[in-house]
Formats: sequence, C-alpha cells, structure tokens
Amino acid sequence: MGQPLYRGVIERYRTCLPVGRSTPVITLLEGNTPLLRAPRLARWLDLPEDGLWLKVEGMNPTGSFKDRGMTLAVSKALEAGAKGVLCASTGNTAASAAAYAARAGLRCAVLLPEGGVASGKLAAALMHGATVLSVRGNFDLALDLAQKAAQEAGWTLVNSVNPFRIQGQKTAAFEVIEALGRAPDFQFMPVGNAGNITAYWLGYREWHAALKKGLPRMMGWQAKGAAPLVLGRPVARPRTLASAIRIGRPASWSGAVKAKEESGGMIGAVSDAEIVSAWRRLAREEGVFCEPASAAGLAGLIRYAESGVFHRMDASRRKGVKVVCVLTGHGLKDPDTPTTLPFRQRTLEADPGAVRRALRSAR
Ligand code: AN7
Repeated sequence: MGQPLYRGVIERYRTCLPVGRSTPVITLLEGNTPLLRAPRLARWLDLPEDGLWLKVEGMNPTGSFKDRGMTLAVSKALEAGAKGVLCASTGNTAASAAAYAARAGLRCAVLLPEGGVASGKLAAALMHGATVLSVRGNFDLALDLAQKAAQEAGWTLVNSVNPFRIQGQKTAAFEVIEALGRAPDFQFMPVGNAGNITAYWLGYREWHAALKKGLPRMMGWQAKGAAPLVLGRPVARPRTLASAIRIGRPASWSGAVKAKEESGGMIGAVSDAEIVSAWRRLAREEGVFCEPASAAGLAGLIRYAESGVFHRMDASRRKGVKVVCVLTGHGLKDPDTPTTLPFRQRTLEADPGAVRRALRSAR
C-alpha cells in the first residue's frame, strides 16, 4: 500500500482547526506545497547552501496561498447556511473565493479595484462563475463596500477579517516546521492586507506552545508606495507595480504589528525596482516564477542580507541558519507585467541559417 491519500488542509490539520464532524469539507486539495531549497540565491546572500528555503504557495489549486484560508471559510459558510460569499480583492482572494464557492455550490460576488487586477486572476473569477464587480476606486474602498454589502445582504464575507481565513492559513506554518524539522530562524514574506503574516505567526505560536521549540523572526515587506505599516498611517492612494499588495489600509494591521513585535522581527518597505530585480533573479537563477507581489519578501531578504547581517554572523551560527521566504502566488496569474520589461525577443525568417546565427550569439 502507498501513503494515505492527501485530503487537503482541513483533514490534514483537523484537530488544530475549528471544524466539527458535521462541517462539510469543501476542498480542492490545497496546501502540502513544496518547500524548495534555493542554493544559488543562498550562496549569493552569504547563507549556507541549505540555508534558504522557498515556500512555493503558487502551487496551490488556484495559484496562491489564499486557498488555505478559503477552504475553511467556504466550508464554514456552507455549514452556516450562507446565502452566498462575498469579498473585495486585489485578485487572488477573488479567484480563490470563486473556485471554492463553485465547488460548494454557493453564489459568489467579488469587488475588484477597476483596472487593478492581474488578468489571470480576473479570468479565474469569471470562469468560476462569480459575479465580478469592478469598483471605481482602490482595494480599501472595495473592502469597505464589501463589508457593508455582506451585512445588508446576509452573505458571508470571506476576506481575511473572517477569522476562519486566518485559521486555515496558519497551516502553512505547520508545513514549514514539518519540512525543516523545526521553525526557521527568519521568515521573509510580502505584506498587503496583513492576513498572512498574522496567520503564520498564529501557526508558529501554536506549535511553539505545544512543543516549546523555537520561533522565527517575522520579516514582513510592503511596497514603498503602499507601505502604511512602515509609515504608521494609512495611505490614501497606494501605488506599486505589485498589484496584489496595492493596499493602503490593511485590515489585519494589529496582527502584523503583533507578529513583528513579539517575534523581534520587522516590517520594511522595498521599491518597485527592488521587487522587479528580485523577481527576475528568482526566475532566472532558481527556475521559480512567482508574481511580483511575492517577490517583495525576497527583495526584503536581499536588502537585509546586503546590510551584512548574515556575513557578520559567526561561522558556527551561520552554518545552521534557516531562512524561509514565502512566495505567495504564481507568476502565471500576472502574465502581463513581464511584457513591460525590456526583454529582447527576436523574430526570424523560417530559415536554418538565421537560427544558427541567433544561437551563436545566445548567452
Ligand atoms: C500574491 O487577493 O489582498 O498581507 O485581495 O495576492 O495576507 O494581504 C492579496 C494579497 C501577498 C498579501 N502576495 O497578503 C487579495 C489580497 C500575494 C497576494 C499578498 C497578497 P496579505
């Protein structure tokens, strides 16, 4: 006999989640994502070869970490007899909500900032049959609208202000610990609405409470033009090329601050240029294509490493250091942003000589 079949995060972590025997389990087999070593980047950053690990959340069924929380939020909504589920989203939450609602046979409506959602995410929401509402305004305004509308219509809000979302998403921390055999020393990740950093910290703390083992320092990164947690105040008009984290008033503000403070971590801001550079480097050197927002965490790690922190660690400590970088979403969700970069793509005559000449000058 082989291993028992994997049945998604609710069944895998049932005893740690708020589900009962009668809760219907709506799953697309989310979770169980790879923790992938990144030896080239590690070497470059003065980390040991097995010191840098990528949590590849783009491998979830709808291409982002949102599925971990959505399996629980939609299962609980169905259990409670919801009329429908509703969310505001920069794209990934919408794609995930739409897919799980389809699976559950529930109605779904998504409020998106008009023109601010990557095409793969919009395509998914439409394909899964969600009612797609493009709001003339940014994500923060869409979230206000979604909260009011959910209350009025008696639909369930499945943004991360829904506590079941955070509960489901904490399972990623459990997986990291299982894969490494312990908690990492540092975890770098992007921060937008701040649900994910809140959820990881919850997961790490629960594990710590049970086993009294170590905790990571939580290193969260926002885009410079959308960095309310770094500025200490909301940003009215958030701007960044990383559309997923174009958020000016994070709903889980206090959760992010708590994660940072309790873990001895930090929340910093990286420029779009740093995000793009990290994003391309990851794709070229490690073969992992994430979406731009996901690269904000890696850009933060590069910034942190370049400040010499790892270099200055004494050799014995550095040898055992474990850094996790969470890659929250798949690059294929946002196929348009790469086309804005100055890549060279040549068109040839259908002629063997032309191909031969082109290969001679290939890198
Ligand atoms: C790829 O989909 O907010 O700090 O509406 O899609 O938990 O918000 C997406 C956020 C990071 C930030 N990376 O996570 C939405 C939405 C990706 C994302 C974040 C998002 P949070």
